[in-house]
Amino acid sequence: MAHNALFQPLKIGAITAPNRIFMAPLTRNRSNSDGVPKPLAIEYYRQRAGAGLIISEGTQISIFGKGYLDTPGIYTDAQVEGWKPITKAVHDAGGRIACQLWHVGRISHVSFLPGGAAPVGPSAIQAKTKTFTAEGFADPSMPRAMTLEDIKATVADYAHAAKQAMAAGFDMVEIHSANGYLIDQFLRDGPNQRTDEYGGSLENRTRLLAEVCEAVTGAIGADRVGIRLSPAGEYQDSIDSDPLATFTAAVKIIKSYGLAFLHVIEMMPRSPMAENADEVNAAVKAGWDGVYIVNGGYLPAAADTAVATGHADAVAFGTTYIANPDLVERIRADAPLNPPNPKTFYGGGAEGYTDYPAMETA
Ligand code: 8OZ
Repeated sequence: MAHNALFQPLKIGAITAPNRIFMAPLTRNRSNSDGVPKPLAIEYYRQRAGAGLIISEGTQISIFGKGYLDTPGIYTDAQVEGWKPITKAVHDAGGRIACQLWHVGRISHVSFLPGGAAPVGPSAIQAKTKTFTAEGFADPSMPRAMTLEDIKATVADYAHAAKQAMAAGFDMVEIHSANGYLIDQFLRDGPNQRTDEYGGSLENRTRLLAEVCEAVTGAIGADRVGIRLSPAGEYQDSIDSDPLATFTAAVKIIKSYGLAFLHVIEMMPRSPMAENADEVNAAVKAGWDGVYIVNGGYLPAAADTAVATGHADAVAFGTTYIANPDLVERIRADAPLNPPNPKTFYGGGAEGYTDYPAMETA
């Protein structure tokens, strides 16, 4: 068997993964506009049930959590009903699936929000990035700074979404605190210019993170809660003057809530990184003592080395999983991989979604 280290089981909080080849969260923009997944998603996730753990595509915790066309949610009962056959199909095929709880914060557009309302974020600072709307790529709209009541309601939305995820049959949740979305926006002193108890000092900028960890672990138990960070990334205008200090503090908070895993995007291909990226990633790892999942451009051989040398407990594959539904079996057999087609990543139907061939027919 090729790549032995990837085939050792791994206990992650309340579950045990039979291998360390995980499916990364992947935005595919193929849900209905009300955030209910379409039936084709059942087949898409079922095909990938061989993963040690599937982490779902980013899934909105509230109506203001949405920032892109046709992404799914988990806050309405119709959305829960839409996810149920997906989690069941994964379980029936022998797999496990976590729901990624997502709030985009300022990376949104008036066309998605009720009554054309402004997106919400820590401060009224527009992100220098693009979102994807019905009209194609667009600048995110000017956000409105969240009030203390908005923040309180959003923390409650995370807890509600976590309970909804359990009702939908997910095994775990992953709090999306990466890539310049809401929690990452509060952590960093670029997007967060608040002068109240949620801005300025590290204690203040990590307050939303702490409150979300507290609410979500309180709702469903820490053994079913993981989190994703991109400490060294500057994707989507997520700028910080001192990511080493910021993420050292963030990991301390996460550790204090005893989360079941920490999932780190070590690097993002073609995206800007902090100049001390290696040092930042090393500090995050040094501050953590639990299950550590890495992501970012790994191919099977590098993933095996990462696990074999103790760099990580598991590796999450993104675009490689889009193109290889039977990735675990391919890695086991040391078989060639299908190349992903970026033209079909976002939106559309079965093409580039459920039609990548499995090994036997490749
Ligand atoms: C690609 C396109 C849209 C959203 C992320 C949820 O970066 C995303 C995302 C990725 O985490």
